[in-house]
Amino acid sequence: MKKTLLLNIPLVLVLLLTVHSCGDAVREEQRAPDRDNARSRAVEVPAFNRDSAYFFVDQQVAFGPRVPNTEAHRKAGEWLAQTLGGFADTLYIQRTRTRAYDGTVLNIKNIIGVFQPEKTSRILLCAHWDSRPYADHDPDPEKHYTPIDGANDGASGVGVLMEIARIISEKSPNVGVDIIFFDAEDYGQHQSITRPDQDSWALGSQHWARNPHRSDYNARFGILLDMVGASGATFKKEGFSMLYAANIVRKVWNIARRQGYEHYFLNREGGYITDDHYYINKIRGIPTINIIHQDETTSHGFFPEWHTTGDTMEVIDPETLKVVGQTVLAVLFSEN
Ligand code: AHN
Ligand code: ZN
Repeated sequence: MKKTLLLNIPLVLVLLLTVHSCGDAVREEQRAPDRDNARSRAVEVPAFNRDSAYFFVDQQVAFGPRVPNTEAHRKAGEWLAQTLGGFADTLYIQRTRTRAYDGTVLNIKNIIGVFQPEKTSRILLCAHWDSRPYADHDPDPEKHYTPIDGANDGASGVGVLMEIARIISEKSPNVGVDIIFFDAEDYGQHQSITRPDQDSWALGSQHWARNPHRSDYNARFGILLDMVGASGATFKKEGFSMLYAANIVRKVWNIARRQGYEHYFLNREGGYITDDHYYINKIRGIPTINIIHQDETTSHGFFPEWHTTGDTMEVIDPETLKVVGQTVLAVLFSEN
């Protein structure tokens, strides 16, 4: 029996979710006689489907820019809740209003899918589902207030996690998993403002970190995916990830290397990036890493189309989605 729990009652809209039962098969499997645990776990990592992940990215982008307070954002949020709710055992919708750096009051929602809620040993996976309201790094200054598709910056991480949700609804790892799609990560202050305010970013995760969906929530560790879909992406060991969760970075990078993905997961340290994982570490104390594309050949340090109107499906390579998704799946199935 699946449950949908709606938080922050006065702001809640009733969401009707179509649910399908995927729990029964999972419970059958768990009743099956135990085999040699370590050995079977090592080999039984399910295959990540790159085309399915690509489709999940494309479906988000098709709504148009997912900027808070817009119709495309509302519709995309409903679709994400429906789809994640179809895979998870329990779905939480956490709605709130938050004030952006420019005074705009944003109606936002974090979308939280819980797998195997009975398990006390848990892994947190997350990505942001909103897209940036302005292409303030576009080469054309006339586009500096145009909203972006955010195919890579936003939709890619969510697409990978949705595919992982689909897979673990069919075959459960030994740990519980929580998948959170954070809202309003990318409403940070416009680059024309000279005095940067780091806390203007990641508003959804800041809210969740102070008000988790369960007050006693904890996880062994967390993994944030941000910009995980571009062709030839390179992931360096991000600064805050190393500061707060160096052992998790090592675990993930080792698993990636064992799968032959060392040309994506570089054995190099990258910059410090104020992103959703920063607040999960700082406020909730859950060691959380950020798998994020860093590129030292660009002036801003991210992929070339970052915060431009060029961040479209054209930058997405299904192979990159697969490399990241298969690595995260292998991490989940390596936990006892
Ligand atoms: C800052 O530029 C301070 N943070 C960038 C985090 C980000 C933006 N991730 C995606 N878009
Ligand atoms: Zn961004």
